[in-house]
Amino acid sequence: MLLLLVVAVAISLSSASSIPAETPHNPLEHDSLHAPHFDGAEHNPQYDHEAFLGPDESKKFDNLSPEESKRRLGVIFDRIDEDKDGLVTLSELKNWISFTQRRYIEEDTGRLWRQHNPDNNATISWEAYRDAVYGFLNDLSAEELAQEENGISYKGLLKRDRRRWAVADQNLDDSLTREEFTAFLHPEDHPTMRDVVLQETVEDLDKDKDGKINEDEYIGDMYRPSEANEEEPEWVASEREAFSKYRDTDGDGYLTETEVRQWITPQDFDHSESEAKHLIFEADVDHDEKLTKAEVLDKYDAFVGSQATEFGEALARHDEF
Ligand SMILES: *[C@@H]1O[C@H](CO)[C@@H](O)[C@H](O)[C@H]1NC(C)=O
Ligand SMILES: [Ca+2]
Ligand SMILES: [Ca+2]
Ligand SMILES: [Ca+2]
Repeated sequence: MLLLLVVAVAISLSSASSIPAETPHNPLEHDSLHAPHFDGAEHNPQYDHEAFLGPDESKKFDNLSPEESKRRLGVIFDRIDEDKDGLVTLSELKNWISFTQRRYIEEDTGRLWRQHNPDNNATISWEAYRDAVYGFLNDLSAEELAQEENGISYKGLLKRDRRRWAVADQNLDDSLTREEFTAFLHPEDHPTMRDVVLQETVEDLDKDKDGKINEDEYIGDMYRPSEANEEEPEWVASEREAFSKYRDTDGDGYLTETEVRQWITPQDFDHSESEAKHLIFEADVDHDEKLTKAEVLDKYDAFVGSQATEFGEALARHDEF
């Protein structure tokens, strides 16, 4: 059932592009705990709840009874329905998702800005940020600094933050204004940060550190066998095929940075629109590409969490880091 759903979603999402992604895995699509949106054949509803409500708001819903969750969702429906015709269209839902994402980025940046800049200076200096976030590294030995867990070390994290900081720093004074700090914390949505996000993604995927992504590294991001000799599921085979057929466009067996870019941030890709299409697909029973309030409330757990869904999600989640 789940697999069917994922395939159907993939078809609906891919209608805009020429790449038929059977499992629309994208390393940039993960929720606030770094669990991916699609993990192989598994779909992570928490990702959608966070996209629909923002991570902070979605946590509140996880503690509500299903009835209260639905009641509040009904109120939100009326806000999304801008022209008040009782139907939520793709464009109304897309606007709502962009709005909640902007609101979250604003709140999250504000929170960290106040934390790291209690004097409310015009900028935060790199030294002040480094001391606050990485000050504890001063007490660690060289071995502890370099020790890796899942390919990640403190030294590596510091280096990555340093590089991202330098890219966010538009006027090169090594301090970030609030606007620059927003780009540093939330680079995914920032045009000037595109290359550094790509670089970070390639580094994460590139386990053997040769600068390019081979087929196993590509597959490794979406599929980790739970035991050594486990037979690969069918969707993995089709992802292997997708690697050579669609991702590795020059056919040399590796994804270069350019090919990874085409995969994770294809041209004209609109994140809010893709998420809006996905949610409409989940709930649009009569396939008119608009949602009535009844359709949304019937499928409320696609949009928001509640006490009833929380337990199942806790089981379904994989914490990578
Ligand atoms: C704010 O300014 C004061 C005084 O110049 C300085 O000591 C402090 O480090 C600054 N804080 C940040 C976060 O840059
Ligand atoms: Ca409407
Ligand atoms: Ca600056
Ligand atoms: Ca590699």
